[in-house]
Formats: sequence, C-alpha cells, structure tokens
Amino acid sequence: MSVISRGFGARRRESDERLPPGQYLTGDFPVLSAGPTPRIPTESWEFVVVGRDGIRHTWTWEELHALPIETITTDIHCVTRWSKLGTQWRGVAVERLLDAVGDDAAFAEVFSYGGYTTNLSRDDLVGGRAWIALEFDGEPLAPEHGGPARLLVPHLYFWKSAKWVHGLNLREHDAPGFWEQNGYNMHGDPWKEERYW
Ligand SMILES: Nc1nc2c(c(=O)[nH]1)N[C@H]1C(S)=C(S)[C@@H](COP(=O)(O)O)O[C@H]1N2
Ligand SMILES: [Mo]
Repeated sequence: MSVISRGFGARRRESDERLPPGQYLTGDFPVLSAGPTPRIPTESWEFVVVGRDGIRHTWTWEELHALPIETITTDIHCVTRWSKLGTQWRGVAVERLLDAVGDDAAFAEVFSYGGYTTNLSRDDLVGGRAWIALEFDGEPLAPEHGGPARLLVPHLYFWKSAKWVHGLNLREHDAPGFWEQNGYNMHGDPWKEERYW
C-alpha cells in the first residue's frame, strides 16, 4: 500500500512540475478549430517560404519527406487551459527549411490552408523548437488535428501550432495573426502565462 501511494505521489509531483500555471491535465485530445476543416490532397499540397525579397521557395509533399524526419515527444498547452503530456509526433524541423532559404528574417507570418495565420519570431522557430508535423501517435496526422501537416511549436501555447500549415512569410517586423488580432498575446509562453494582451 505505502509503496503504491508513494509511486503515485511521485508521478503526481512530476506531472505537476510539467504543468504551467493555470493549466489542467487532460488525457484526450480536444479539437479546436476556428472554422471548417480543409481537405488538402497530398498530391497538391505544398509548403512555401516567401523570403523578404519576395522569392517563393516551395516543397512538395515528396520533397518534404526527403528531408530528415524527427521524432518529438513533448507536452502541449492550450490557452483554454488544457495540457496534454508526452504527446508523440514526427516531423521536419522548420530550421531546415529556413536554412535552405538562407533568409534570417527576425519574424514570420505562418499561413494555413483555410486562411488561419499566426505570428512567430525566428528565435521560436529554430533551435529544435518548431516542426512541420506529419504524424501524431504513429499515424498520419488526422484532418481535424491539422493533417496532412501542421506546425508544432510546443514551447508556446498551442494556437501558435497552425493546423493545415501552408507556409511562412518572412518578415522584418512582427505583425499579429488571426488570434493575436483578437486579443491573444503576440508571444504566448505558457510558463509566463502570456495568454492575452
Ligand atoms: N488552421 C488553424 N490552426 C489552428 C487553429 C485553428 O483554428 N485553425 N486553432 C489553434 C488552437 S487555438 C489550438 S488550441 C490548436 C488545437 O489543435 P487541435 O485541434 O489539434 O487540438 O490548434 C491551433 N491551430
Ligand atoms: Mo487554443
């Protein structure tokens, strides 16, 4: 009995430490979408990075899969206060695409199929902190969770992880995206509770 309760307590403490302030744990995976789920066949899907010079760099589904695909195990935190621990993804590091483009712009506007946008700084997109996720839990990413591909930026609130991601517009200056124009924080660090303005 005491062994079991000690083990339980330790696990509880560990998950408490991984839970940012004001968040609660959930076991399931809620779907949060501001509009309908777009269906993008992988044959016509592309990822686009538009440099500050206006030049478009594109990757087809096949070209993206020719890049190294990393396995990511991470906690995720939604601004509506649910957090999910130890989620498993596979994806391509955004940094690889930025390196290929060779534009070190300080900011990016992320845009999605369907019209969603969000803003991120270059610092939040590099250093092993942002991916184009292609799989969740060993399966191709489901359409309602952003399939065929979504952004995964787990160190920020999950609204920054744009579903149905289409590309990045590289920018000199930061500018608010969809939720940021509607009162969400420009940065969104869950450990600092950067929820709203
Ligand atoms: N394109 C797009 N991406 C989006 C959203 C959205 O409405 N549209 N919602 C964001 C929000 S607020 C959250 S919490 C997560 C939810 O991802 P999920 O539905 O896979 O849980 O997606 C983010 N990415
Ligand atoms: Mo969210």
